[in-house]
Amino acid sequence: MLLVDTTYQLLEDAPYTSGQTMSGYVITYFPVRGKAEGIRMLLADQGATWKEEVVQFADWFGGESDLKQQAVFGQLPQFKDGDFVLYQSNSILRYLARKYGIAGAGNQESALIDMVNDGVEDLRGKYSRFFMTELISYADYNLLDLLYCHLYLFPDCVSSFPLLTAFMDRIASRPKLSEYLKSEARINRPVVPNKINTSGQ
Ligand SMILES: N[C@@H](CCC(=O)N[C@@H](CS)C(=O)NCC(=O)O)C(=O)O
Repeated sequence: MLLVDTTYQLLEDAPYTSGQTMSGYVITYFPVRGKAEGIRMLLADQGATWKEEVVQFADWFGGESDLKQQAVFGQLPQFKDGDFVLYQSNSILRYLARKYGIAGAGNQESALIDMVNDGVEDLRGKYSRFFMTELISYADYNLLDLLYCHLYLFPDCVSSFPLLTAFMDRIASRPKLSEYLKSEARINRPVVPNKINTSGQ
């Protein structure tokens, strides 16, 4: 069986509200935050519980899973509310937003919320293209340095962001840069003044 069922533990004791919690919600997605995270945040904040069905990337891309064929657009997340099955993260968000009364009061407020959400989605797309491209620009060095600073403070902070991790691996493995990153000169140069760098970042 390809799916690993994991119930979202933290909210198991969340107060039950008819039709909202203990619902039959199931999020089917890869083992990352990704495009399901906004949905999880919405449900958590609205006091709902849900079940996670985790699809491993290897199974999905290896053709082991028939979910890709079932998915309306061949992609995840998939969201189930009982027998009702939905795809497209923003459609799922809007469906839940209407259900929980957080989609805006009236046509105009809803339109403004849609506008902001569409803008957020554009940004997400821009970041994706930025991380995926094979080209290099000075912004890549700046971003890599910033990510290393984050890792210095919070060593696990990018591990659940596959796109960011892939970006870092791609840039940091450029031969000349990789040599510099491993050099004594860099390693011995503190991240913050007067503090010896022991993080390896
Ligand atoms: N517009 C869709 C995009 C979903 C999407 O890009 N899903 C990716 C993971 S984040 C996926 O399923 N990738 C695997 C594939 O395309 O086969 C949404 O917002 O739900």
